[in-house]
Amino acid sequence: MSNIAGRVREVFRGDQRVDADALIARLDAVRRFLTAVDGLLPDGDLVPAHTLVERAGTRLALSRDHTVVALAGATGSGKSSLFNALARLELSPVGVRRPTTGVTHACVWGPLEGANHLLDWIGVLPRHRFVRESALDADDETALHGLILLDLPDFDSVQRSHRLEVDRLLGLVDQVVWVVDPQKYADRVIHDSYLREFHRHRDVTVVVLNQADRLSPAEVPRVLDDLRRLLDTDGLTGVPLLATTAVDPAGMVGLRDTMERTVAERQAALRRLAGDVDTVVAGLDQLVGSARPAGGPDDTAVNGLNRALAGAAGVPAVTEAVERAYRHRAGAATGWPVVRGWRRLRPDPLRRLHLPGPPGDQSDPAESLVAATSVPDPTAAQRSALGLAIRAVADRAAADLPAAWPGAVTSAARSRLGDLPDALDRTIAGTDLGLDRRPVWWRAVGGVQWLVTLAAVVGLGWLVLGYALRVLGLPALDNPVVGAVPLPTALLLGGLLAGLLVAALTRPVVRWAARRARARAEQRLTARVAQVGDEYVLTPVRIVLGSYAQARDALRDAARG
Ligand SMILES: Nc1nc2c(ncn2[C@@H]2O[C@H](COP(=O)(O)OP(=O)(O)OP(=O)(O)O)[C@@H](O)[C@H]2O)c(=O)[nH]1
Ligand SMILES: [Mg+2]
Repeated sequence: MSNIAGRVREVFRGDQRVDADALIARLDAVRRFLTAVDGLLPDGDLVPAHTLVERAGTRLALSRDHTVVALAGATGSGKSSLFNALARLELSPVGVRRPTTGVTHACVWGPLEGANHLLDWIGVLPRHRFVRESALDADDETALHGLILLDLPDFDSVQRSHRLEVDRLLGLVDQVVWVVDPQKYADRVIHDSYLREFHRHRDVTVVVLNQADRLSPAEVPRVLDDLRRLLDTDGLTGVPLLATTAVDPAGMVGLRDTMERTVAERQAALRRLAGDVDTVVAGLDQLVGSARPAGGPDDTAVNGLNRALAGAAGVPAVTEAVERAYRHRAGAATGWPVVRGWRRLRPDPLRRLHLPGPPGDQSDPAESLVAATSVPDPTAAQRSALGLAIRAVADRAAADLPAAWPGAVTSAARSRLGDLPDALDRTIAGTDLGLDRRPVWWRAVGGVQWLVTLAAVVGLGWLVLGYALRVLGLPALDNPVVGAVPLPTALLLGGLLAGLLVAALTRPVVRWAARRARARAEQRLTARVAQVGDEYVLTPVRIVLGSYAQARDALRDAARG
């Protein structure tokens, strides 16, 4: 019997050592990943990673000299019998009524004190903790010093609480010995719900076919082969598979040897956590995919955004007002002095928008940075164009990202939408529209206008004086003559004609200069509005893209095993 029961069918696959520092670095990378995606990805997708970080941190902080091995399996497979046989004591009741074991029992090889914190964390009640240390057989048991063996309830239990307890413990222990029996070794529950889930923990997985004594010596290899085939299908190729007989000490040799090796290596805890990191990384992989992180929103989308922002901010209305204001102010400065006063009475087009009025106008500039302008509110069409442009920026920026990210990018792009109208208004109010200074040529033309008007006034006065002298019968003035025209008449008519001529010649120049002033204001406003777009829309998008890049790098670091 012993030649069959103790037989190791496959060598232990996981002879690769897991370096504790490398494992800690991988866990740090998972932590970095979680920090990078915090608030960006659905919390539900991150639960396994959070659980891993928390559990691994605790497990590594607790005793690394102990190895926690759980015996798991269906009811009646013989877990408690194997537990007792390994402990060589009747610690966990073995019964005929199923299920028998309702709470986890633990047996510690070596002093209990060192293991207590670990058992507190695992959640084994103190009254179900046993110590395997006896003066009589101390030498036999030293090879297992550091082993904490757990006898779990059945995982296929009719008792829901048993299943929950098993599921909880399977997430915490360092190694699992799956116990199957000849009747139920092919049950779907154990393969589909448990063994398959452990395929990334092959190097901390052992499978035993217990109750091998119930099979004939010829049947044992056949059943083991069949079980091996099923394990291969489960993705557990190469895990140690043993036949055991709990009721015969000779049938326990192989399992005992395996346990001794596991304890001696002190690797199970690290391997288990490394497997957990593998599982978590594989689960997170689709959240970052293989997409390269985009550098930022593309130019076409950004230009579209800037256009939509300019529309919503009322840039066309302001530039239109700039052109009219230029004409208005230039007219007031260079027009014929006789009608200039009338122009001044008309309101300045920029003042009407509560934008800086002409230089010297006391009432407006101080408040321009705080007070709202009267630039017309965006129309429904402009608002929807802005919404579409923001969406386009987000869509283009997230085009290559995995499905979990476009939502986060869109939310970021829209995150400050509510603040945009005020920010745009403040920007418009604070932009130097380029009309602050009066051009020198305005003064020059204005001076000429005053001169010619003065000439006309002198001519008029002269004529009036001559007329008055004639009416009073006094000697007439001796008027000089310019060509055939007397000088006063020449001054009056020449002054008037020159004023009109200067006004006529100036008008096209003013129009041309007004268009230039408009173009300059448009350029400045567009640049300032683009800054607002950068701050309120593009920067939040870039932050999310940066987080994506960090998350991707962190996951790549976590994946390196
Ligand atoms: N012949 C034989 N009987 C065994 C062997 N192992 C366990 N048994 C018997 O199988 C029955 C169930 O054993 P347990 O150890 O209570 O099984 P368990 O897996 O702990 O069951 P639960 O606690 O209900 O989950 C008992 O009657 C044991 O005596 C074995 O290797 N050979
Ligand atoms: Mg039991």
